Amino acid sequence: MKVIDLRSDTVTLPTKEMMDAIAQAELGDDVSREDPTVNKLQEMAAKKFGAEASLLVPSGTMANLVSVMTHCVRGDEIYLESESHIYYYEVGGLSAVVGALPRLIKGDRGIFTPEQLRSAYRGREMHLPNPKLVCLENTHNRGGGSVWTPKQVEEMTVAARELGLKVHIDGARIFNAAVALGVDVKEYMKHVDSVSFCLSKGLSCPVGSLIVGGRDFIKKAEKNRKMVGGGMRQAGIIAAPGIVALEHMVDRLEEDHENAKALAKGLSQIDGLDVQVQNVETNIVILRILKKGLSPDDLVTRLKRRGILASSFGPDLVRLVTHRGITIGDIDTVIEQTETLMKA
Ligand code: TLP
Repeated sequence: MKVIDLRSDTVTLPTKEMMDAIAQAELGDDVSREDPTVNKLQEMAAKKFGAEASLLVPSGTMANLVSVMTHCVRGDEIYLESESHIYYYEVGGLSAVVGALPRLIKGDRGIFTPEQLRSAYRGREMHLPNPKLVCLENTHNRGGGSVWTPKQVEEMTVAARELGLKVHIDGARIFNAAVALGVDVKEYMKHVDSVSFCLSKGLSCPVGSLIVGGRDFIKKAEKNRKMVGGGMRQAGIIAAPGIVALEHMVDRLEEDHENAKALAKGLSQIDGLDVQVQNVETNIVILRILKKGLSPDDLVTRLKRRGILASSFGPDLVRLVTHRGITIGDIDTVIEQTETLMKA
């Protein structure tokens, strides 16, 4: 039985071209900035975002941690969406490591407004933490892969600037956002101070994320990366597939989005499930279980018996993520199997 793994786009395996690129990569010591393959990837990433510089780190979590660390000092306050990955899934690093204080804003599928930011802002005075940074997440994971438009980011940044705040985008899946809207990632970068993005999600690399921003910011971030143990030596073996990804893997994300929409459409017809098809903008589908007595863990276990892997995502929610390893035929199988299972 073929396993259809919809737990995450992080399960994608590298392509043959990536493996060949790893084998042939020219290497050096990246802590001394002597790895030509890392240097090439960092230049490519900066150019792609229209930014001055970029920095390779091992993971999306470290990309966010190092970015937040570079923007903030202990006691600074950070505005975040209440289900943002940085707050929800990064082991509290923003407080435990950086010493910053999160101030949460409840968004609509992860998207919040400049008015919400303005009303969350409490000013600058003796008793209060120092407000420093706003973090946006694009696409928003727990929001179901929801997309910020460049205009929304611009409007948020205008408000942030008025309040004296910097702006960081957790763009783990920013290429999904850009492909979904048919816009260039530069359209996001031009408004904000920093963006982090992952090579190891839909872009299919085995490891790696990048931080993109201004030259001085990236220089400071490089030192912070070293502090948290992310200074890597012959990291060209990580950068080499990243170059392949930036060259060849971005446009195909469209296929993942089409598959996600087909999946959502099929699942929305099944009794006992609620799937908001119009909310599926990229490669994440969130389904709500309406059937009494069926928990997300039950559904995940029953799907697993049929060779389908999904993630429990809340008291009545299950998440399914499409990626390069999933075909439209797999989507049909998942819909059929789920229908049978829900009838049983
Ligand atoms: N997200 C993972 C899990 O951690 C939930 C997933 O399967 O979706 N930002 C966003 C928006 C993310 O979704 C993730 C990973 C990260 C950052 C962290 O990336 P990694 O896993 O490379 O540290």
